[in-house]
Amino acid sequence: MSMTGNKGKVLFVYPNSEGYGGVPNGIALLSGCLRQAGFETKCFDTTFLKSPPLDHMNRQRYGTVDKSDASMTWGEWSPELSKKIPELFIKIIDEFKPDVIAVSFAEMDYIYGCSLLEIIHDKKIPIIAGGVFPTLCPEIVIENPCIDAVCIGEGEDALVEFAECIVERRDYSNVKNIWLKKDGVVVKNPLRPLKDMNMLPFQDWSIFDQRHFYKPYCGGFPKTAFIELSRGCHFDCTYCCNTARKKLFKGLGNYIRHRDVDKTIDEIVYLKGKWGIEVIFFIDDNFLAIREERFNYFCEQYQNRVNLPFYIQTRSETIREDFVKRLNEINVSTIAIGVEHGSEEYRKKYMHRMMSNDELKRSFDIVHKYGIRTTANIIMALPYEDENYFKETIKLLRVLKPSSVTLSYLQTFHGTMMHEMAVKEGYIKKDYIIPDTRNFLVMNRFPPDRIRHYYENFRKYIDGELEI
Ligand code: B12
Ligand code: SF4
Repeated sequence: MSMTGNKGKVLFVYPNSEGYGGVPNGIALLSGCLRQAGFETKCFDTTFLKSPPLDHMNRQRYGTVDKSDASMTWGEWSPELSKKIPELFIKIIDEFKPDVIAVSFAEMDYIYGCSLLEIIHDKKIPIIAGGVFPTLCPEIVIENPCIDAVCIGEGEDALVEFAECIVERRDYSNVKNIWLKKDGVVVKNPLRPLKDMNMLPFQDWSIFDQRHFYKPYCGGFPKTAFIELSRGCHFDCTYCCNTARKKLFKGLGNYIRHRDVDKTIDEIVYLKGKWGIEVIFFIDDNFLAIREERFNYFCEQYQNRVNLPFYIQTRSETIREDFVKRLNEINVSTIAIGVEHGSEEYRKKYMHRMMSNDELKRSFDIVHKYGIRTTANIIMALPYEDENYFKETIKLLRVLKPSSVTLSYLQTFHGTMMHEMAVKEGYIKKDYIIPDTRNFLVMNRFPPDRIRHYYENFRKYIDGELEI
């Protein structure tokens, strides 16, 4: 990897508004790409300044994760830290003097992130925005006066090309995947083919605060790496950004892509050697949607070359006993399975999730048979959901007995079908941007105080301490 950094400078901005720790894999990869192309990179990151780790604190408070003290690893947070952000942002820009500012947005970080960009608007540095939110609604993001360009979809090649045009003072108005403003008009360039995952560089972790490396897990804070072995998902759940992206990327190549096992393991070995990682978190949306031959090769190589505990997420339909048995032999630590809702009827009708409750039970039982930890992901406060529907979720979890649960309020992300449903029912306006993940839909059929009650007492309901 070239580290000369004499081509130009790019400053990433990660406006993480809720203190969610963990290396943002997308930025780490993009930094790897820019460095490979000869750029110098840095990251202005608000994770440990803007807010305490809200999600972690909530989960501790309501008993859905093992107890662990975040302040020991991440430090104590105080409002004073948040007040320093504008000053620190200006300082890094004045000292680093970036040629380009590259900001990565998830939807709930957009409003906060834009307030930061306003502070430095007068510095006249080109600002490009990318990430899942700009990808799914570029028309909103490009209208922001502080933002000069928007990257739709994958940024590995687009960002490097854009930054090269800026530093070489070339015309950048026809870079594929990018929308930009030129003489007051929005130029919308076409999309490029989807990225061949074998051309990805290793993630560059050097630009991050090292506190990101420690992720709460099973009561501790092991150094954790997010790794992609594949991209994309075959399914079409109505609340999921993948469904929306798949539609958008139609015709640009296979949405589901696989990275060579050897290359992926090389990256893990590199990160392990350089940063001492202790746990691997495969962020593939559906890890076990994998051909048998590839699976066997992965297991063999992982066992020989890595052998660290690891975490995967997968659909229940992909759980096979022979695969689970083998995963157990190679140190799998947790298998997360999307349950999302307890009612078969609700799942089918509104979430486009066709698996039965028996099927879910089958998959959890197989994983538990091998003593492997499970996590069930659950969404609540959905359109058309009421208290009775929600009780179905509690009932099912009592049967599945997952080792842990992740409960989230539905977030009506732009581009998803759930967003359309919520607009249609009048719960949100079409252009409503999610300000934070503590918000939920306000509905007569499932009143806010009941939603909050179930959210706060979820563990007690699952454990049978509270009756339904
Ligand atoms: C790994 C992961 C995490 C990690 C890392 C987060 C991060 N910011 O990278 C952790 C565990 C910390 C995390 C936390 C959260 N996550 Co998360 N996470 C994921 C996951 C599974 C994979 C993301 C990933 O790394 N993909 C691989 C990389 C390479 O892709 P990428 O990040 O999209 O980046 C590419 C492009 O978007 C683009 N790009 C990205 N940034 C930029 C910037 C510029 C300038 C340019 C040009 C291009 C560009 O180029 C990159 C390379 O191609 C996705 C699901 C998914 N399949 O996308 C959810 C997802 C991103 N998470 C989501 C959410 C909601 C959260 C949380 C709020 C937790 C929660 N309650 O669910 C927090 C918020 C953290 C935050 N502020 O970002 C949502 C976001 C939805 C949305 N529309 O905003 C997703 C899409 C899942 C979902 N529910 O559908 N998450
Ligand atoms: S299976 Fe998971 S990743 Fe795939 S569309 Fe459904 S929620 Fe999204």
